[in-house]
Amino acid sequence: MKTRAAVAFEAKKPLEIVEVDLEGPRAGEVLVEIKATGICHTDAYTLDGLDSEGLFPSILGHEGAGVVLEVGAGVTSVKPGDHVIPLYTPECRQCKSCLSRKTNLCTSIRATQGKGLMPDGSSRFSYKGQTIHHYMGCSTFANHTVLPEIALAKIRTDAPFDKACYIGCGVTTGVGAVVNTAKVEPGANAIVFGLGGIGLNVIQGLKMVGADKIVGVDINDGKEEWGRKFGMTHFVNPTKVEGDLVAHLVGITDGGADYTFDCTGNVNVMRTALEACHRGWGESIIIGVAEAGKEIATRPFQLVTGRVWKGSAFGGARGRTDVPKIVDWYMDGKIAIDPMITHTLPLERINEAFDLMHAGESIRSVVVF
Ligand code: NAD
Ligand code: AHE
Ligand code: ZN
Repeated sequence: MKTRAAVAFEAKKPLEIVEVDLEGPRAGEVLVEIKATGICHTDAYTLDGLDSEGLFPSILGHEGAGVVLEVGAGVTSVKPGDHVIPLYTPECRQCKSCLSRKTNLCTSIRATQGKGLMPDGSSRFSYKGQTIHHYMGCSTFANHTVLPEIALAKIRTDAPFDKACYIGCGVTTGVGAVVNTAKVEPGANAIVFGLGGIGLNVIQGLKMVGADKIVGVDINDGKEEWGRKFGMTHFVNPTKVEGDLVAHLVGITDGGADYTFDCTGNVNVMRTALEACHRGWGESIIIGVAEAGKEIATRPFQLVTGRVWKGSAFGGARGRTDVPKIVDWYMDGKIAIDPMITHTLPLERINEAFDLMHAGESIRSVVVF
């Protein structure tokens, strides 16, 4: 079939809206009509050529929601008409990682996913005879896409696509980092670095679990109002702090934070986030994705004295199990999504969403098909 897609033909170039060819689902695969997709900073990072796994040409996008149109042989867990959220972290429930119960990082199809291919090693997308790569196993910047069955969370049919799509990455990543990765307890003090589409979801997660001080840190003063809307109690703009930022944050949190979260992808910020943790027990969760070639550093003494560095991918969520529950939290009013979606655009204007993100003018932009 033909479908409309925003194709990343080259790094650092605007996406081009074209009609691509899409092959139907093979065994274990599902054809999904994407109804809406968010634009996450990770899409921008890959488009900007900063991703060591970045491939071109490709169809980016990994924060979608849509409807199942057709299933391949052997597919049993979804059927045509089901509403689904694509999962860049699938859940096969059979691999060593899934069975360990220690991680959400299902490994069954990670190798081909990282090569921009379906699990059988081929792509379903092409344009004028040239192969187009899949992205993060999702490619939600296309009106139709094909995914493995294990990479689909079936969700309730009354959840609006243009809001539920955000649960495909940003909401689950932020709230999940608090609930699943850090397991923040009521009364804890926390610092969140980077108050964008992810950081604000960390803040609402912290508020939900009953954190005490929730300190937000951002170089953009415009983010203070946003943070306060979702539960932030203190705001710090590092460019306006005189003297040492770590000392300043340790002062606000009475000796250091119980939990800190990096939602910037900047390795210098990651160091600050670790060092602003409380001696003896503070945990720093890295969510931000750093540019290819960047490394983190600190004095080992920071770890010897009890601070802990952890990472979180997709908020530690097991997608097929947890995503439908997060959709329920949204539908029951336990978490907010609508106010964070600052811009809703047609596919033809998708490049504006990247401009708005880079200018710090949006929280989340959503493209509706
Ligand atoms: P965003 O652009 O919406 O927000 C980033 C925020 O960080 C902005 O408010 C910006 O002003 C702020 N910022 C930038 N530099 C800063 C600095 N030096 N100090 C303090 N604040 C600073 O991006 P997003 O969509 O929220 O994504 C945030 C990061 O999380 C990205 O690196 C993204 O790739 C990553 N991410 C990771 C996962 C995961 O599973 N680990 C999932 C989604 C996104
Ligand atoms: N491809 C990059 C790594 C990118 C990365 O860390 N992605 C996160 C999700 S970001 C969503 O917005 C993730 O889930 N990582 C786990 C995984 O298996 O990719 C690189 O550095 O090569
Ligand atoms: Zn994302």
